[in-house]
Amino acid sequence: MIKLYGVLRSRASRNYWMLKEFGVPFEHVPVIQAYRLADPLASGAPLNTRTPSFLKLNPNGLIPSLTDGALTLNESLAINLYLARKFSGPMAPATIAEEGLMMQWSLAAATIVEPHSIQVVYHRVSKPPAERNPAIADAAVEALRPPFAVLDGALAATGFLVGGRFTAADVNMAEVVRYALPAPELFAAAPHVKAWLAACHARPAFKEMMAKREGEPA
Ligand SMILES: N[C@@H](CCC(=O)N[C@@H](CS)C(=O)NCC(=O)O)C(=O)O
Repeated sequence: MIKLYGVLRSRASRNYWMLKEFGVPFEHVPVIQAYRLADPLASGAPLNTRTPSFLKLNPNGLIPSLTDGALTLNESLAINLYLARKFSGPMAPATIAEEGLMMQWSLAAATIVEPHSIQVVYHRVSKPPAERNPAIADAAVEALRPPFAVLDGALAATGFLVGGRFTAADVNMAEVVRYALPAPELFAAAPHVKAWLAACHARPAFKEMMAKREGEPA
């Protein structure tokens, strides 16, 4: 059986969402980030990203990881592209051209959106107020304006990124765009992105993931 490692207050959320889209059985192992624990190597510490047994799965000490039989995969966006191919159906690429486009959007998510969107959520919401730096958040918002304009243009035609239907590319991009929600000014300037993200978040699989995520300790 597939095993997904990582609490949902992490990038494991995107893989949990994807697995729920397919409705396949899997085991969820809630490995927690070591930095959230006082002593990650203490004998009673919960399974975490510094636990030796987890480091065998992901020597980078990062969640998520996914195992499927003998295969161990790290990198959340690659995991979703793998799951799409494995379970096929409309979320998977139907042609090699669609596969290229799904990789394109996933790499754009990782390289030109996520490094900035994560700063938006860190410095507007997640960090303790004393550690937030509004200048970092504002700079990240400015850096996101060009990719948001590109995304808005791409979504204008069909409301989806690839093939005129909801695919793995939408999950991968939507999960990194979600981190920018504390910057409503970005969405006001990109109405197609706003409508697309709302449609993604209306999906039962996303809602199921978020409900479980909200049930985890903050
Ligand atoms: N590029 C990786 C990033 C993974 C990552 O940074 N994971 C964070 C949680 S979202 C983590 O495990 N941090 C643990 C730590 O820093 O100790 C992916 O997308 O899977």
